[in-house]
Amino acid sequence: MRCSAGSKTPFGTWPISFPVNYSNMDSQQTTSHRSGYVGIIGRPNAGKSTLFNRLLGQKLSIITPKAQTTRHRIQGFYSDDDSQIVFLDTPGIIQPSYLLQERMMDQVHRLRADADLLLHIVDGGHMPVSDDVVFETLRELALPVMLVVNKIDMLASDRIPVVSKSWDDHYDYIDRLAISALDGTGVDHLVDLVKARMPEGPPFYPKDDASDLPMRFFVSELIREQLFMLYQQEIPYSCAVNIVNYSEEPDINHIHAEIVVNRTSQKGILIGKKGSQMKELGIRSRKSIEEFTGKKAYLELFVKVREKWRENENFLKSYGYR
Ligand SMILES: Nc1nc2c(ncn2[C@@H]2O[C@H](COP(=O)(O)OP(=O)(O)OP(=O)(O)O)[C@@H](O)[C@H]2O)c(=O)[nH]1
Ligand SMILES: [Mg+2]
Repeated sequence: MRCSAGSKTPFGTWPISFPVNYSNMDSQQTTSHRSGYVGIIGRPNAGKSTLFNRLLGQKLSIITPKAQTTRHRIQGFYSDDDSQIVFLDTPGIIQPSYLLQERMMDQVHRLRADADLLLHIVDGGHMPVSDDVVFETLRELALPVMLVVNKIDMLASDRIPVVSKSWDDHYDYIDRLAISALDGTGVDHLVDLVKARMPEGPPFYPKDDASDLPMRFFVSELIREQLFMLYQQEIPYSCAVNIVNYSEEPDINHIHAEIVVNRTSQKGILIGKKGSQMKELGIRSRKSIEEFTGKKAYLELFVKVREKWRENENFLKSYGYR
């Protein structure tokens, strides 16, 4: 079974807020209905999360100009009358240098068991190199792969076939197309191609649902997004966000979050002069959480030092990196 409904995650029982209603699904089971799992993979910063959000028509993944923003595998459901596609956003593929990055790459390798199809997203401004770790990963995953050349809004139109061909020379893709995840060019065509490749089958989830991840997961990600936007150099890469308490009231959500840092010296940088940086982080995060939930938020942020948490199996587990 692809999805262990009801399994325990660090963010709560999965799924919490999206129980599957099997009686609804019976009526949708027709022979022409298609459903499947599609992994979105590629190098950091290629635009995977931007595409993921555009495909789903809403922001489920965080996006920043910095590489290695996405650390988890995030499921989002695309549904229409005759199909349901579960898109899986994944961390950018790298050679891992520490345990957190190994855990991030595990999320990519899990696709082998879970996905029907892969979308290999490449930045149209980049040319391939033969020993790129992405090609090694594609071979290991041994799944059908579509080449998706992204960021064509930045590319002269006569460059598009040149870039596409150079990637095509390095791997046996089943399809190739060019898009701009940012402005949406080519994305409808991508959906049509993906749908045509999905096996016949019933939907996996109720058609109104967008994801099976609980709200506290998205809240922790939104805080992490602001960390990436506000702090420079190694700081965002050294932080984890741990939601200690998330309680919902009719008019307001109460959130208590810890920002976990890797070294004591990072604590001062995070807090800033007279707490100015933390204050700014709090303001930005609260605004972003309120936009996402559509409700007021009371957010308390604390900094905690956990020496070398990125190398520690137990810390990684408790912060959701398993
Ligand atoms: N011009 C342009 N920029 C894009 C496009 N797609 C994504 N970007 C930008 O590229 C940067 C990285 O986008 P992400 O979607 O976070 O990339 P990612 O592949 O998910 O990155 P990681 O999570 O770090 O692996 C952001 O600044 C995006 O705005 C595109 O089609 N055109
Ligand atoms: Mg991403």
